[in-house]
Amino acid sequence: MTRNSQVILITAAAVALYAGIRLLPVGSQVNHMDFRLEGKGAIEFCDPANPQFIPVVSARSPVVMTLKSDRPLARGEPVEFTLSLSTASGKAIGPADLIVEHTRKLHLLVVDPTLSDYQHLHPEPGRRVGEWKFTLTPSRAGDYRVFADFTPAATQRGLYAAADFTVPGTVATVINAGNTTWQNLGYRFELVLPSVLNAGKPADLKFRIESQGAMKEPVPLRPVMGAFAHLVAFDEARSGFAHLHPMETDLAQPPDSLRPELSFKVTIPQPGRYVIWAQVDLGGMEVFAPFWVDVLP
Ligand SMILES: [Cu+2]
Repeated sequence: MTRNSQVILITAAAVALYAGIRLLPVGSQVNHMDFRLEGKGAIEFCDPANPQFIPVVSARSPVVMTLKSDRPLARGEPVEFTLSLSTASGKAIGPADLIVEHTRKLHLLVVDPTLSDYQHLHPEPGRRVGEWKFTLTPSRAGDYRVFADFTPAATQRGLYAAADFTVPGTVATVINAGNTTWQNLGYRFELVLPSVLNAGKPADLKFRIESQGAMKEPVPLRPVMGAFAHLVAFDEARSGFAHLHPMETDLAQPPDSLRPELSFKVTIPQPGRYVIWAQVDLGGMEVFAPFWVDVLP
């Protein structure tokens, strides 16, 4: 082979490689204009230092979310869902369009009508862009609501969407007295609230865990999704949610192991009854604890 033909061959190979790489899907096809909503009723982005309750259902979302199950739904049976995410103009929203927040690109907060079956799920990208898959086992009947929490790369700001699915059967009546403690798996969980929780006022909350026996044992609290605890609040009408993270953000400095305590801040704009679900990892096990609180005018 002559030197000239070698040069031509190497150049041709480089051109082919370049063209090939250009054809690969890179980056987001969705831009910030696709998430723009003008006028009243648009979702207001929250301040992470003082999280607000986000009225997802009444706010217009620039994102369309639909759900499809692979078979009829039944209590206690796992079912696979296909979730479709797109912009209002119909552009698919896939993994390249979202950035990782709290270790995942897409978080789903799922809750039944009695607010007593709460699940936090992370769908995986499906085969088609804009399709996401997750499996869920509903433990109750009725209209479940799914809130999606994600951050488009184009806007770098948290965005939300909601969709419902129905599990056949009679919706149970659940009477929840207010509670600020919850015992499970040998641990006592406590939510410390201000003496009065008023709507529209920033409130400081503390969340504590300790072992139940007389001899206090260390609590094997580990970070989950980049935080030592996640608190998610829902109102009874499930009009939206608030998602809170501890002020203690340094994961290299875990709280006291005998009685870990974490601090949170929240502002709830409307009075009413709320459930606050705490999610923690205790020695590799995911544990959820519900607290029922009343927010006064
Ligand atoms: Cu969280």
